[in-house]
Amino acid sequence: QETDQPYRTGYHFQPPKNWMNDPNGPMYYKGVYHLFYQYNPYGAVWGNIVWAHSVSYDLVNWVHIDHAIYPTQPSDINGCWSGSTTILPGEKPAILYTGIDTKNHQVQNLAVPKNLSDPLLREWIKSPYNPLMTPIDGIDPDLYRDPTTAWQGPDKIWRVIVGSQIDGHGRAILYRSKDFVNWTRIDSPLHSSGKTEMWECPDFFPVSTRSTNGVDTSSQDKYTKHVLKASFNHHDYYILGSYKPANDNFSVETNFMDSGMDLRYDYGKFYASKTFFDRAMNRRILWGWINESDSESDDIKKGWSGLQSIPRTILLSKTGKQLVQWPIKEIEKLRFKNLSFHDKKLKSGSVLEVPGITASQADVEVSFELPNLEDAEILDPSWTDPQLLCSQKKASVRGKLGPFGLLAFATKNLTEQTAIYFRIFRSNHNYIVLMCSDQSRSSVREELDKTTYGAFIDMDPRHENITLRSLIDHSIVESFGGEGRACITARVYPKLAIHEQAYLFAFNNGTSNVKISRLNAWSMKNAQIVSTKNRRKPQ
Ligand code: DQQ
Repeated sequence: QETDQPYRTGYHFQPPKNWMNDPNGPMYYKGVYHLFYQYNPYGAVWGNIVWAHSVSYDLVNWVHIDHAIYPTQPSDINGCWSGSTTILPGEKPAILYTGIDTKNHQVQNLAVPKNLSDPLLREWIKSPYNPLMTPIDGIDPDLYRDPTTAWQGPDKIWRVIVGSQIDGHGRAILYRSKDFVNWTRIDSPLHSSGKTEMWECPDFFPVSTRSTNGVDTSSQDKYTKHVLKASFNHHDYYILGSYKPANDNFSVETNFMDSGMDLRYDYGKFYASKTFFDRAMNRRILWGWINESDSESDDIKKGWSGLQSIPRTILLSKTGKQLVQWPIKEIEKLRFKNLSFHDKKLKSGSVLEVPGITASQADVEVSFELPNLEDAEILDPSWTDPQLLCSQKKASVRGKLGPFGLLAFATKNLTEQTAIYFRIFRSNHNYIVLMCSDQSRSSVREELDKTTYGAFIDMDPRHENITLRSLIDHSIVESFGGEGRACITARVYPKLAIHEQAYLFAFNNGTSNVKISRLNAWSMKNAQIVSTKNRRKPQ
């Protein structure tokens, strides 16, 4: 880590410089993981968008190779925006992506590898039939983008959805095709919602109701449910339902923005995400874009903007009512120095250092036991918004059972600290677990977005311990509460708590004692993320 770049990460995916946003078309193909992403080759702000391309054998260490798709033809001359890959029969990958055409209209294009025997799929050729889908029949040409991975029904017909907004409603426009080139728009959308605006980067995929394995995108039976994700309102929201390919009916269990039902992949920063089925490991993996929370001029000074999350396995929870996520197992091979203890009382008002690890680049797992659950405060029925509740009850606000949790990126004297913590409330005979990530004291620097994030975790603390895992990496902390039932990602820019001046603590600012039943913390090595030498400039 260079001292003038304290915010560059050690094990999160980043290009060497410039702007990065959405992950595009992730896939596993013949032993290689591919990640494409929205990239500006000329600067640290959004613009001049191409598909940059990186490859990996393990999803941890990456090689940046030549850009895969960049403006060359009328149907994408003003930008190559988000899209997805689909692996067609005969092991042939295909990219569907949004092009910005000569009229600045959004259209959908196809590209295929030039040479299938190149294991890295370095060069892509665009279909002579582009654009394959255009904004006609009432589609707004500014609100029509981000095709998903396509799926094939038992009738062998391909389906794909494209995100849009029609008459003020977010909508997944559905197309069908026999040959992947000629696409017919189906009158009724796969789904739409009047409570949301434009749907960016939709994703539609099956999850298993009886196994922890992932499911390939075209598979579907009585043991699968379908997930529809849409990006709007700065967040990635999802709903669950049952999908019938015969009539392309998606019958939903809940809807977007239903009162009391706010299912999000992540309750902090996480946007424009995309999943893929990893057939090597039989799992579905989620990638998401984590943007900056400093200013544009800070980004220009840093020379870069944007991170990708650590890839997460994603599956249906045991209750079947939500998804759970967990960092891919491979990331654990970066762990080296370990500190571990168990059964330690965390007395009311105490702060306990977690020493001996690189606190600015770490992986921490902690489990809390609550001997005095009956101490929990009563939940006011008006406290329905977890983020608001966390921002009113920051880490410095004393409670009864909580706040307790971790202080990441902390100075020794705690002037700077990012607090990830829990508070327990009682409501009638139930307990409510609130998880918060409080950035308000994350940096003595001003003019940063220090918004507090929060989520309720669907769990009963009478029957299980409260667990937290945090992946800490210089300017990002990705936190997984309740074994991945609630995730919160935050970006922070400490001024003092950098490199060796960063410390990690466990804390309890409640009046009731809690117990750390187990804590494991590791320093994390750097991932090897390198560039090939002869990078071709996009034409
Ligand atoms: N980013 C892309 C769009 C997409 C948006 C452009 C989401 O295709 O809708 O860079 O972040």
